[in-house]
Formats: sequence, structure tokens, C-alpha cells
Amino acid sequence: MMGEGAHLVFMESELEDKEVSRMVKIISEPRQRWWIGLTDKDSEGVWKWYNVSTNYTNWGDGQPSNNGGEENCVEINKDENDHVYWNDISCSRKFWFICEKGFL
Ligand SMILES: [Ca+2]
Ligand SMILES: [Ca+2]
Repeated sequence: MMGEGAHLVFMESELEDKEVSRMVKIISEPRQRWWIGLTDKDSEGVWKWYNVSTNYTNWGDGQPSNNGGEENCVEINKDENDHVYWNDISCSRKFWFICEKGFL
């Protein structure tokens, strides 16, 4: 996952989130899910890009929900209205993923 200096994308600002959302709208089918690099697995409810706390979030309605007490990773997907939002979900799911290179 960390090969070649790439890692799951960190969207640390609205600008970066909008850029990733723009790409997802182009490449994604509706309701197709994509992993991003946000997690609260170290401390429930404390969301971090790998190990850096986040100031910016773009959660969907009712998220993060921590369903079943085990939603510690974050996917993004676009809904039928072409709106891209974040959702916490079990880390064991298998989705496509979005990586970035050259940013930390
Ligand atoms: Ca959680
Ligand atoms: Ca959720």
C-alpha cells in the first residue's frame, strides 16, 4: 500500500476534497465505494490522516455513525445526485482505493 511513496489519499482541505470529488464524479459509478486515508482506529471518534488529526471533514448525513462500534475506516462514494460524501465503514471491506504521491 505504501509502495513507491504513495499512500491512501489525504484530503486535508476543502480544495483537495473538491479536486478528489471532481475525479470521483468522472471515474466512479454511482454508489461505487473508494477508500481514502482517514481513520479513527487509534481512538474512537478522533479522525486522522494516517497519524495527523484532521481539521477538515465532509461527512454525509448521519455520518460518522460507527455502526456496530466497528466503523474505523472511511470511504467516499457519489450518490445518485452526483454528490460525493464521506462515510465511516468497517476496515475489512474490499473497495477500490484512491492514492496520492508527493504529498504528506
Ligand atoms: Ca469509529
Ligand atoms: Ca458509517
